[in-house]
Amino acid sequence: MHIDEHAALNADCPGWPEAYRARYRAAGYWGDETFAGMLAGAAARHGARTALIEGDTRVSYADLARRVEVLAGGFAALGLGRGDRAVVQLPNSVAFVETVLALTRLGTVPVLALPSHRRLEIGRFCAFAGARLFVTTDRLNGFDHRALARELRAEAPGLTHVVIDGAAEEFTPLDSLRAAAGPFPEDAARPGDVAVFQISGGTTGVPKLIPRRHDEYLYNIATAARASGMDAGTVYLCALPIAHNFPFACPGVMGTLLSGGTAVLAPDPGPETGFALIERHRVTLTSLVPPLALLWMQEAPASRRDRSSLRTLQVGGAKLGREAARRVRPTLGCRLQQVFGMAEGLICCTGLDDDDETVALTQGRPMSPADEIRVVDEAGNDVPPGEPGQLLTRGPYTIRGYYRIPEHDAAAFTPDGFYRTGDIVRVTGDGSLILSGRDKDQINRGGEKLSPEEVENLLLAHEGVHDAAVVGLPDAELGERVCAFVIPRDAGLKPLALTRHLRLKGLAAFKIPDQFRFLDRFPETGVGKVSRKVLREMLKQAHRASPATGTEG
Ligand code: OOB
Repeated sequence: MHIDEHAALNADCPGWPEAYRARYRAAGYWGDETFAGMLAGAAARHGARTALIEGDTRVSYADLARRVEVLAGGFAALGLGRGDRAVVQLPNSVAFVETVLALTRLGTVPVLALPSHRRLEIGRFCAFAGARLFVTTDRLNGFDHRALARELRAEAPGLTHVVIDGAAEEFTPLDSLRAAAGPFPEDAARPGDVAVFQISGGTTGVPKLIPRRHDEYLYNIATAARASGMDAGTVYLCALPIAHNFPFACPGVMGTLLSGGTAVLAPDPGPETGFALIERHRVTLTSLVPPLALLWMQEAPASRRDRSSLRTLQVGGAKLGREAARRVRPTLGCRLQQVFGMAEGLICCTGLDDDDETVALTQGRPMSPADEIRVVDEAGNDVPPGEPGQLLTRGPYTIRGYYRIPEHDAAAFTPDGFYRTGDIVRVTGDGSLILSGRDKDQINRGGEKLSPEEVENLLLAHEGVHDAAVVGLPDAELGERVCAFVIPRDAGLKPLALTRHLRLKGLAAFKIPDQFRFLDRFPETGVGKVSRKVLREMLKQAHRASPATGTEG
């Protein structure tokens, strides 16, 4: 039964044409490994070494392999198996790593949700993926995830199991699954199966789930590990939310496990926590988004923590300004590696031996020799070398389609399989990419992506809103802030009522507008569409006039 279900699942996720599969296998990019095989290999080579550290807990490779087998037994006892889907929403923890590896061992595919997601997002992931299982924590940052689970249960009949790490109340405690007795389930996954679903930034009503398969994702992980110089001596600090592609697999925690190093799981990404963990565990590598890198640099001079072990800081997810890039070595005492990547695949990074100017000015080069890059104009024609245009890419770890949205795939990919990134880049003489803008309906708020349309639709559902347009406002710290322009139905409408409305809808906090502006009508383009460009200009002018306006409308 489960076997057929996985075949159907694979069929719902467009893969590479056979010629490409053959080529990537022949070139040695793709092997015959699964996540479980990778873990078994690491446990065989590095058994007694420390794989994971969380607080005072240390888990060796041998322990991790054992714990994953036991937990897989626990999930199997709930009836989960090959082809099932689960939504996993856990903070940076041993529990996250164990859960994801246990599920993938069964061939159950976890949707890697972020801790900041709320009922709206999690509900859509569950419904769209047809999840039977939701794994989450009890409370995090003042939010009760059991309450979220309770609401989900009421609206998602297919969701038969809720597992809680911590005080489970009426749900199944994760600990109870660790008591399963053997024999433990064998690895049920195949190398070409979908291992996990990553989530595309800025999704609208229908989530864009990104199928990442064992063979290609392991290639992504191994290639990224090499590009950032990982080896068994690496101590990686996972400060960003582990579910995200960057700290999970580029090379992140998975790269660390593949390399025999140690991953330290930070409870938060702040500089105080980070510096203390770097000192305590002699961390050598970490990754941050630009706003956090700025904060770390701001706090570093006053910190008395010993950061001398830190050799490399990866920064990616949004553009790091060149002045900030230049300050990394003098303030943090380590080298910078810029990373420009996407959950859909392509990862570019600067080289560890690149000169400081290349590292400060560019977002790096594609990490695989098999990554194909095109830079095109609006008509889809290649631009002259060095000119800006939209980046298209195809390669051994860039997906050929999302889960079950063929209409969207038709627009997001060229007929010959290039992914349209929506990023505007130019390529320098040595093949480095410089990001200069964006041609997609997305806001990048300090590395967190959101869709203006999603927020607009929710605002339109408020009875006091006649029309809404959401745009990104340039911001020194976050890169962009979220601003909502609203035409109210009644003059008394307040920003507070709208933020409360969005929260009640179950929207993640990072998508809630930082600012509201009320207008009588929207500026229009020649063809009668709302002109976001004029709205952005209005914002910039208003901001220059009174920078502290905040949400006052
Ligand atoms: C990473 O992945 P996503 O899926 O959250 O976002 C991808 C988008 C890119 O298309 C680009 O618009 C933007 O985020 N981006 C950058 C950037 N890195 C990502 N824009 C400018 N400069 C950069 N360095 O964000 C991601 C995935 C893996 C590794 C690193 C980042």
